[in-house]
Amino acid sequence: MPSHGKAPAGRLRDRLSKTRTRLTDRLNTLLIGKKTVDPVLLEHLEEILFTSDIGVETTVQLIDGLKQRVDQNSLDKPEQVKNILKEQMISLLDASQGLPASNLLEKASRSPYVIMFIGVNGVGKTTTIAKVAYYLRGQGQAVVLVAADTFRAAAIEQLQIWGDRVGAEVISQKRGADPGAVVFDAIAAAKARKIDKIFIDTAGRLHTKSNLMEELKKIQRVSGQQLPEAPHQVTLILDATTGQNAIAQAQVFTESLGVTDIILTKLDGTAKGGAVIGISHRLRIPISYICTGEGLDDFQVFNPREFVEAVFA
Ligand SMILES: Nc1nc2c(ncn2[C@@H]2O[C@H](COP(=O)(O)OP(=O)(O)OP(=O)(O)O)[C@@H](O)[C@H]2O)c(=O)[nH]1
Ligand SMILES: [Mg+2]
Repeated sequence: MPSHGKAPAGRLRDRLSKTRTRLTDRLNTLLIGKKTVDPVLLEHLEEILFTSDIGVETTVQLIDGLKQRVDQNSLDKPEQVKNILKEQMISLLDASQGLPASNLLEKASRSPYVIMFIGVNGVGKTTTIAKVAYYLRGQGQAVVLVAADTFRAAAIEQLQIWGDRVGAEVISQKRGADPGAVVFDAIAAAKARKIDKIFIDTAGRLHTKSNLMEELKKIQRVSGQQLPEAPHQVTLILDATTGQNAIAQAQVFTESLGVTDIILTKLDGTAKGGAVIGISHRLRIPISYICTGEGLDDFQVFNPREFVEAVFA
């Protein structure tokens, strides 16, 4: 049975162990035996944050926040640092969450509700689509997966295998078909039936002469021609192991397409989980879900407090 997006806190903590070692273990070592929060301590702290993939601007903002507390005499004991830092990180994350996109998806009243999943190759788009489909199938929803990556060898077959496994119908055409046409026909077919969600699996890389952004914009356009307001969600998948590079990738996508939310994958097995905080703060786009493994259950609704608590646990 799907875990309904709520993995036990202990499991999240286990999956984030490398990030915790990089950030929290070094923080503990720094703070142990210290008597005051002085400029030298703050400088070392800045270095720890910066080398935890939190990013320069976000690190500076966090350190400035701590300095302010020192100036206001509300921070003088090193043992207070961790809690204040945690609260600051949670409020940075909360500020970007707004109306959580995960709720949008689950409470979507329009049917069919169309989501385009985008991101560079290998970030985990197809696997994540399977996870979200599995999660919603567990709630009894009818989900259709559309194979709009018609370029990469075996992409259609990979989606079909996932579709069979999670009980979602896959709509595809032959390899090399125009992705816009695939989406146009798929939405037409789904509209005629009682389908709750349509997930569009897109390519991460094309022939050098083609332009990925142009292709994605076309998919967006034809979706809207078939169904006003579609796609209702444009979800950007980012690979957490790429750390700060994920921000650069996200900027390219957000400039071309109206990204509504982000799903971060591969938070297991990376020490770069701190990037979540920098990504959220810099991009100001809500993080709807996080993925912590290759299995269908390694997926959960993103909750800032749970995430930060797991990193600091
Ligand atoms: N450890 C781990 N691996 C993951 C996670 N998500 C996806 N993967 C793996 O990442 C690899 C690439 O995943 P895909 O879903 O094929 O990625 P994609 O973005 O669809 O790739 P293209 O179709 O080539 O653009 C696979 O081996 C997945 O099992 C995750 O959260 N954790
Ligand atoms: Mg794929």
